[in-house]
Amino acid sequence: MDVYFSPLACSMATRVALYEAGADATYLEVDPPTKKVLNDGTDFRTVNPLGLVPTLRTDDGVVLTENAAILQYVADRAPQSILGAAAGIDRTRLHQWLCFIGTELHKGLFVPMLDRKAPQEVKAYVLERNLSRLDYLDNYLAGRDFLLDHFSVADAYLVTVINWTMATPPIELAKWPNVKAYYERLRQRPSVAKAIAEEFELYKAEQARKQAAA
Ligand SMILES: N[C@@H](CCC(=O)N[C@@H](CS)C(=O)NCC(=O)O)C(=O)O
Repeated sequence: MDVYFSPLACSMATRVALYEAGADATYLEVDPPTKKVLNDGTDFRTVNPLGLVPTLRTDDGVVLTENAAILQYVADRAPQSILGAAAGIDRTRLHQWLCFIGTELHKGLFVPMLDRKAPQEVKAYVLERNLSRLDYLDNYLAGRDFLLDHFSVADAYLVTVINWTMATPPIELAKWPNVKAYYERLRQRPSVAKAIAEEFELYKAEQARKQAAA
């Protein structure tokens, strides 16, 4: 399978999930400003017209988009559903968390905070409206190691999103001790540590390219 990603973007969740599953994939890096696939110079928009990562091409050539769908695809293919949940209420809970992370945290809170072009008034509004999502998460994580009763693809997504607090100074993790402890614990997990280390190097190269082009 092919996984289109950009360094430290939400696509890192798919990498973490695949490392957890011990599944092979070809990782194809998309340069965010140009949408070029760095491996072969092609235009990523011919694969996903939205130009959004993650995008996954299965071994059968089916192109999948959207974090929640791709992560559940990876979980379904993992041995013994270790990354997902059985059909029924557990699967619904997994879906619930993937949606919460994708909408309330990823798009609702972090995307505007990470956007260098977003006006300060917009960022202040977003913080006022959406920081309560971290209060909710902090409360939920008290006494829990993971979102479900085992590490799942939802954790792969959550740790990827929380990792962005490094670049969003007004969101001080110290204010949410359970989220902070969860993040620090998950960063030690081999799949997460490996993904962050690898993608951080690629991220530095991406930033250098951006500076050279400016
Ligand atoms: N709804 C999509 C959103 C994916 C998304 O926002 N990806 C970001 C990286 S975290 C991206 O590719 N941004 C590039 C752009 O906006 O052009 C999903 O959940 O997969």
